[in-house]
This record gives sequence, structure tokens and C-alpha cells, in this order.
Amino acid sequence: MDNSSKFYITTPIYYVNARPHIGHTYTTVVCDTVARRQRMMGFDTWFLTGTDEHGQKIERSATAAGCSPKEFADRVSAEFRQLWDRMKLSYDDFIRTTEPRHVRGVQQLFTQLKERGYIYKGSYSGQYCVFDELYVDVSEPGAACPECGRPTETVKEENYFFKLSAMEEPLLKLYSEKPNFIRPEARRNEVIAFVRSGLRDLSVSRTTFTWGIPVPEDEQHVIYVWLDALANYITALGYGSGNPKDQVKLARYWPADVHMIGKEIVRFHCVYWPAFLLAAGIPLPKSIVAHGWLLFEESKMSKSRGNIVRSETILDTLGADTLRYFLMREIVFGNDGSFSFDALVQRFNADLANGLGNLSSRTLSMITRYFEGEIPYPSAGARDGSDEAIAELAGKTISEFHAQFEQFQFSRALETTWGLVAAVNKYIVEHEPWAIAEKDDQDSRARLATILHTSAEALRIVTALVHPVIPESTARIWEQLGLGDIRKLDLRNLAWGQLPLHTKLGKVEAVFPRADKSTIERMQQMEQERVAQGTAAVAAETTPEARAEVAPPPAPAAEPPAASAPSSNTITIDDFARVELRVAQVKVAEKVKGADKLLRLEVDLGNETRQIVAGIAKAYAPEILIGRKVVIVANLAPRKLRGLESQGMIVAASLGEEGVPVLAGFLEDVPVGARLK
Ligand code: ME8
Repeated sequence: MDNSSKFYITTPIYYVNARPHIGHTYTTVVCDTVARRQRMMGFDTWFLTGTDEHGQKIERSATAAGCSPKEFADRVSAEFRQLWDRMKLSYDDFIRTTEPRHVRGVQQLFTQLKERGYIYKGSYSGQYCVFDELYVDVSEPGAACPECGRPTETVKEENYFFKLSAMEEPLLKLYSEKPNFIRPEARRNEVIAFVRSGLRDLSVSRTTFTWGIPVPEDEQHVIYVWLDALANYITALGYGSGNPKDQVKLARYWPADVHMIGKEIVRFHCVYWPAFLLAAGIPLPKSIVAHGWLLFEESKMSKSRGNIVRSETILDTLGADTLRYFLMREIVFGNDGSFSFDALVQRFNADLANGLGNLSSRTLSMITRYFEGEIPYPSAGARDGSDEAIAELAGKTISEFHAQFEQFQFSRALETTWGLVAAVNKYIVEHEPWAIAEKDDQDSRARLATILHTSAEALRIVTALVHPVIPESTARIWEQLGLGDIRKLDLRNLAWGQLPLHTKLGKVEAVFPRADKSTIERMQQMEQERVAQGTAAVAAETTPEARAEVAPPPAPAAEPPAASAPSSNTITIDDFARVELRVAQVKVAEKVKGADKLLRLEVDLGNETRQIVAGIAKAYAPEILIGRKVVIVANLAPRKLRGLESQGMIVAASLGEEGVPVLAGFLEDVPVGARLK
């Protein structure tokens, strides 16, 4: 991180078409942790988050929910903000793209780009993915989006275009001159390869819907949602305001030090955003840092997959610090990481309840018991090598923690710190201060004082270092140590030996609750209830088409329409019982050569693996199916498609005239092999 005295960090602004889940919480918590530490390191810090509220996707979600886009956006944006407030996240500003300050700023940016000759009018005909809000390079109407596999829509419009092609060379120069502009390295390489493959001009306006920011002086057009959204990073600081007073923040904090994002929006941030800024003559952010995905049941947690976990469930049981600690410790920043309630509780018990919790309650309660609650004096004569070893390790921990944290290696920084926690817990067990306390002689008393002083000093150092990660519990430990308000701590000066002697401890009490199997069950139950409530709410609010996406009714996809039903159109329960519907998990998915509609899948049924050939290639990219649980007709007679034996059929809703398939799935976790009855 750059070492000037200001620090500006941003999260992506989240779409309001989905309620917040722990994937959004992950990015926001990482930024909150970084912002908190920067403040403790003396930086004048500005932390921005917010919501992205325009575009066709939101407009459609609102229509499906039977309300206006603004009403819809108000509701979901408030949910995000309430969650961040409940988690006591330390954001300095929350921007909504429907706010006048943002609208004004985006129009100003558009005008600036046009005046500088980077925007021109032309016509566009091609495919658009509404889900990704992205123009895609596929030619066939309805072809699958290469990013997400959903069917694209044909757009024929007169549009404004941004001269992205002119930015190819300047961007490549930027990436090579500023190797830290995109992190981590793997993402940087992907972006460079993408730009080297050639950039085409980008359509930056739409006329087929209205939920967006009007193009200045040509109000039939609304500004492309990504140009709108990306500008939030400057409009929130006052860019575009006519009033110089509003622009103080812009002068102070821009350029951003870190734009933190998930890896799926790298192209927008690392290609489009710097291109817009270069063209507008606005300084570039210092770095864009992309993290991996939080997976649940092996695939990316997202509303559309229905495999989300809500932060509220964890807040209601184990508290915000537990969730924060888990996200920062368990996920190796930059990589994908899995979430499970089991892993959460295991991590909590091992590191927080038993690790730090134990160190804190043992040390502080022994000081209370044996020294009337005052930090004792560690006399030089009573010291030995083991105390020195702890002091040395603490010093090393401080420098390693800082170095690792600065490199965004949060998990390693915490691992390092917990190395100190474990060493001190071991030191306490080995020295048995409770046994020494039984002896009355002066030497034992002095030794006891030294051991407890050493433990308390190490506890102080750990508490200070991890305050940005688990702010609430460390603030409590700090108070129990008798050190007052931890927010006043300057982390730059943290060193061994600063614990003031004879400090009177505060009231000592356990900081972390206990968790066991019943906690996991409680969380799972809460999730299921939330999902059920959510589904009921969505079902009540949405149109039949949208409902089909939430809970797709079974219909054949790979097969021709079923043989005509009996005239009454009813079957008996016995007829139905003959159809063996089972849950299976996709292990392998690949395109079938020469058949652009077919995918070859290998699915796990629990006790066997089946090959299924399914006509879903136009709606699903193979890679997004891996790990997904699907429903199959398991007792269908095998048949050959393109020379491949299909041993069953995958169940999907069939939408529209073209019969676009939407796979059947479950919102709750279901075991592989389970039978549907
Ligand atoms: O893309 N794992 O908004 P969005 C990790 N509005 N992070 C996740 C995640 C997961 N499973 N799911 C979401 C948009 N995120 C645009 C951004 S910015 C100018 C406009 C986090 O609601 C992650 O940070 O789809 C990801 O990039 C972001 O939420 C996407 O949020």
C-alpha cells in the first residue's frame, strides 16, 4: 500500500437485484478491515461502499416484483446499508447511483468524454447479456453469453460509442509501467492478454429501456450501466458538482489507493474504467485488487444459483467478529474459498474460543485472583529464557503481521499472530502459574508476576494487531486489560514492553461464547427458514416467468416433448412412482463436437456415475455446471445422441417459444442420490 498520508478504498457498488449475502459481506469486510488498520496506522482514510441501481436487470426485477424500479432499489439498498450498520462497518460514505450527486457526475463525465472526442454516435447490432450488463462477441441471436452461459438478447440500436480501440496502446503502457496497477499477478496477465487481443469501441448508451441516467441533450438514450456504475468512485467524492466546496474530498482522496473487487468484474475495472479516466484526463486509481469467490457447495455463491448464505444467520448466532475472522482467516485472499457452517464453527472454537479467548480469560482472571486485578511488575531476577522467547516472538509477529497484511496476505498474517497465541498458551500451561501461586515465598511470587506480565503483554500485542479484523471482541479485551479505548491506539508504535505497570484491570468476562453441534444445526435451520421466507416473498411478488426461475417446475430438456398424456391429463400416483427422479451432481461437463445444443455430462448419483447428454449448451457454459446439483430421470431407458449413450435425462423448465432450458434445483442443501417423490 502506498505510504502517503491519505488512503481511499472502495468496494464494488452492489446490484440491488439481489439481497445481500456473505459474498458481498466478504468484500466489504476485507475493505473494512483494511480501512480500520490504515486509520490505526495514522492514515486519513476514506472508505466508500454503496449500491448500483440502474439498468435493465434492475428494471426487470422491479417489474417482476410489481413495483417501480426506484421503490425496488430503495428497498434493497436499505437492506445493504442496514446490514453494514448492524455489522458496525466503518464506511465513510454510502453512494447510491440514483442520488442526484451521482447522476450529475455521470452526465458530467459523459460530456467530458464527448467534448474530448472520445464519444461518437453510431449504430450497434449484436448480442447483449442482461445478466452481466455486457455486450458480447457472439453472432447468433440467443447465443449463450460466454461469461455466464445465459441466453443473450439481440440489440439493434443507434448508440453512442466510446473509442475504446484508441485506448489499447495507452492501457498496455499503463500495465507495463505500473505492475501493481492490477493485483494479483494472475489477473494482471489475463487483462493484458485480453487487451492485446484487440479492443473494439464500446457502446455506452441504450435506447430500449429507460431506467438509467439520460445522456445529456439526448434524453432518449440512457448511459450504459457500467459507465454509470464505475463513475461512483469519483462522484461520491464530489466530481461533477458545480460547487467547489463539494470537491474538497475529490482533491483530498482521489486517486483511489485500492479498488477492491471480485474477480468476475476485473475487465470492467481494469480495462473500461482506466480507459474512461485516461480519455477524460482524470488521474487513475493506484491499484485494483481482485479477490476470489466464496463458494458454497463447490460453486460460486450467488442468488441465481440459489446457494447463498445470509450474514444475518451468523450474526444472530456467533456474532459479527466470528464471521469477520472466518472470512479473513479461512479464505486465502485472491483464491476461491469454501464456506460451510462446520468450518465456521471449527475455526471459531479452535482460534477464538479456545485460542484467544482462553489466553485472555486465563491471564486476566489469574491477575485478578493473585494480584488483585493489577498488572504485576516483572522483576528482572525472575526472568528466564522462556519469557525472552515470548518477547522475541512477539516482536517478530508484529513485523511479520504488518508485512503480510500489506501484501493482502490476511490469512497468513492471522496465522502468524495465532502462532504467538499458541506459544503463550503453551508457555502458561508449561509454567503452571496456578501451582506457583500456591507457594508463598518471594521468588515464587516474583516468578508468578513475570509469567502473568509476559502473558498479559503478549495478549495486548495480539489484541492490538487483530483489532481491525475483530474490532468488537478486541475492544472488550482491551478494556478488560485496563487500557481504555482501543480506537485511540497508534499501531505504528506497537512494541513489546509498553504495558503500563500496575494498571487496574477492567471487569473480566468471557469474550467468545461457546459453540457446538447445536449451533451448526441452529444456523442451518435459520438459513432454511430464511430461504423459505425469501422464496415465499419472492413468489408472492413475482410474475409467473420470474417464479419459474426461482423454483423451476420439472420439464424435459434433452428429450423431445413427452408422449401425449392420457386425455384426462392426469396420472395416478403409481404412474408417477414409476418415474425415478433423483438428485445428481455434475462432475464433468463438456461440449459435444459438432452439436451446438448438446453438452456431455458425467453426474454422480451417490452410488454410481452416469453419462447424460443434455440439450442445454445454449443456456449453460459447461464450466458453470461443475459441482451443481441437478435433478435427473434416473430410470429412463438409455439412448444414443450423436453416438454418445445418454443414461438418463436432466430436468429443466422450458421457457419461451425457443424452449430455453432452466435447470431444476433446490434452495436447501440436498444429498446426492436423494429421490424426489
Ligand atoms: O458486479 N464471493 O455487483 P454485484 C465473493 N454492480 N465475492 C462476492 C460473491 C461471492 N460468491 N458474490 C458477490 C456488480 N461478491 C456491479 C459492480 S462496481 C462499479 C459495480 C462480491 O452485486 C464481489 O465483490 O454483482 C463481487 O465483485 C461483487 O460482490 C459483485 O456484486
